Amino acid sequence: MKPQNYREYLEYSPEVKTALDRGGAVVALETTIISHGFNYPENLECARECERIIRAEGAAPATIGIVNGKIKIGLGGGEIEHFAKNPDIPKCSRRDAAVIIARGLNGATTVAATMLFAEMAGIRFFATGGIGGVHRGARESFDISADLEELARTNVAVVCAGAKSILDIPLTLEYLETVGVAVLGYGTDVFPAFYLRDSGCKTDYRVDTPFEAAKLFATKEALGLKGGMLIVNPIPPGDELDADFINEKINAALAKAKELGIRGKAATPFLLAELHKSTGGKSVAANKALVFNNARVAARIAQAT
Ligand code: PSU
Ligand code: MN
Repeated sequence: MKPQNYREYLEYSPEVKTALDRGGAVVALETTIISHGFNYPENLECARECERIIRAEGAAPATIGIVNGKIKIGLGGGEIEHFAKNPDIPKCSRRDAAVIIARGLNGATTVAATMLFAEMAGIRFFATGGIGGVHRGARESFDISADLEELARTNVAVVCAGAKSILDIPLTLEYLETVGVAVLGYGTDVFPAFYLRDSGCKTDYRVDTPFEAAKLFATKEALGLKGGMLIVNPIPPGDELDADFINEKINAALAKAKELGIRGKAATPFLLAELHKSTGGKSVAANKALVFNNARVAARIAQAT
């Protein structure tokens, strides 16, 4: 391979550039959640509120996406609005990155691609809602999110609310164990299931402060261990959904996806959209609450470094 000159593809916002230059705290945010995770205008409100929370904590938000083939490390307000209004912006995971950049297109980055670009930019912490994982029925479909391999290879700590039970959570945890990713419960001993505080699965380790989380990640780096870390932060108690209610909706969404033959990169956005419709907005409210909570915790961990 030729020497890497990825820097020529990166464009920093002034805010993020300043923060990185002075060694300040920066938190990455993804754009798939904006273009494909929520509808307009909730997606825009959510993206702006995440940035506001991160700034209020004293860190710089870096919303990452590809605009006209440039990797933007910190999108401007107008650009975020463009991602919010355009669900046709392609979802960009690792495998899509070079194609989208070479063609000068726009790309809404998934957890995997956002981690990849955050690492290139020197950003160590990233807040999102939920990660992709091993899908239910993966034995037949082979559907395992590229997010998991990215966690195995890229040095970014991801703060999320666990994973939705559209995924097979026990198998997702097995996969993470195999590829060497530590899962830290933030103030919890159990792995959260996005809308629910408890998936019924244990986390490997528990941390109770931003300092502990930052120290564990810094130690991984000091040891030269390649790969990320998953910090799971449960949805606030008051925002949790009822387990029977949401599980029924998830099963219905999965059945519909199967019936319609929805596969590949369309699967996750389809399931999210189905839930948003079938729960009458309850999943959207819960989703926002947990993302904000993750933005806050990620900013605190980034500052504790
Ligand atoms: N899970 C959610 N909300 C999301 C996603 C996952 O609860 O918005 C998005 C993230 O961008 C994640 C991607 O990286 O979906 C995973 O897609 P796939 O399963 O196709 O890898
Ligand atoms: Mn998939």
